[in-house]
Amino acid sequence: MTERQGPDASETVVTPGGTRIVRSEEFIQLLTPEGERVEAEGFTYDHDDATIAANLRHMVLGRRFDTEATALQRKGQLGLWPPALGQEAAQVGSGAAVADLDMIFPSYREHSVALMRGIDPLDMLKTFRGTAMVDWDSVAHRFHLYSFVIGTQALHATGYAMGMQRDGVVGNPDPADNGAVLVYFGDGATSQGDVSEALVFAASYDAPVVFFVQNNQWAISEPIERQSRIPLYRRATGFGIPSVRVDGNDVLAVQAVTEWAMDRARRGEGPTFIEAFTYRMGAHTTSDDPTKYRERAEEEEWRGKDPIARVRSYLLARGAIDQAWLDALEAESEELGVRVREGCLELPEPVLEDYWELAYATLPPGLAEQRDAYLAYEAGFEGEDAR
Ligand SMILES: Cc1ncc(C[n+]2csc(CCOP(=O)(O)OP(=O)(O)O)c2C)c(N)n1
Repeated sequence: MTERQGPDASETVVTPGGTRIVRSEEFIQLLTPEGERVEAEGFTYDHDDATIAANLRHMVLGRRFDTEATALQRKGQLGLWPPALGQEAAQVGSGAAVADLDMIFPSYREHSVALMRGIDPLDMLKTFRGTAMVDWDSVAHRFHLYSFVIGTQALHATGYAMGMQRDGVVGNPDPADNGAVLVYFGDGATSQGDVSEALVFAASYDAPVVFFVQNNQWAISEPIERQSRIPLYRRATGFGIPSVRVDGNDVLAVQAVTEWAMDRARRGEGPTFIEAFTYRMGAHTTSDDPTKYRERAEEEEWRGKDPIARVRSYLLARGAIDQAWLDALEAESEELGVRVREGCLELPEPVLEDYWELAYATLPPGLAEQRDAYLAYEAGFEGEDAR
């Protein structure tokens, strides 16, 4: 038996093993679901309305891209898509805390952050359409390629952060000379060995890395309380890493908390673990059917905490934006939708040779032989439709 409520209410969870856990901890929140500003101990929001409006724009565009990609998959134009509906505030708030020298290691759902880093949405569709192995230039965008192996990027990120430390990009007197790493993963990933190893290394070496968990409460069909006997953010304490839970549907709070954590890392004060408590409103991926494992009422409850609606209400009530501003944003997002829909169909067909050429700087002799044999085999079908 499992009773589930939000973390802002006193919450009792009985795990399948019969352990009773009382989860009454609150999270950092600066904007309520109704769009009202509230105080949070230890965290303030230091940005103006223009920044909040810019975040709203990123959230709306991110959602539009995600909706279009989901529809493209439903029409058979993509092999698979992991929807991010409902997680826009967690992504945009954290993405807004990233500076030029920072590096991001995403999971496979951080579409809004990728757009903020200037990645072409059409490039992001290539893997999912099967037209290229590599989507974007991860060095130029300071945004690593998507990782489909759960949790592995936590290790890559920690190693990269230790490299930055050794390159002297951390703890310099001028803040502009410092950088840090932001790594995203899900609640389910915290059950992976890779994540635990990453936390050990990050803590041991004071690595400049911020672990950002989007706790969307489901690891495909596994609810979070089956995986963690304590609130997720408290796991990091056992590794000696400061941790904080934030309302993942509140873009202001997420930005404030992530800025704090990234600043600490850049100053050389070591890693932080952030649990952004949010909800995956859609399916895990387009191959999954959430009606098989969760209640519609739960989804409805979270629809009422929509991360976009609350910022829009807040800015409208303050007069910081008006209907004309929203109409212009709608036009911009329509333009993005058309570009994604039409551009997807025009993505170039993959070139078979690239699968070898792009994998190694110098192809090992054994693989070169395999390549030649395979290309010769494929050439045997030329003129046929068999491929
Ligand atoms: C190492 C590994 N094990 C299992 C899988 C299969 N798998 C894909 S997604 C997923 C659940 C991930 O859940 P979570 O970490 O909460 O992230 P979310 O998808 O909810 O963002 C699993 C088990 C995988 N991709 N990699």
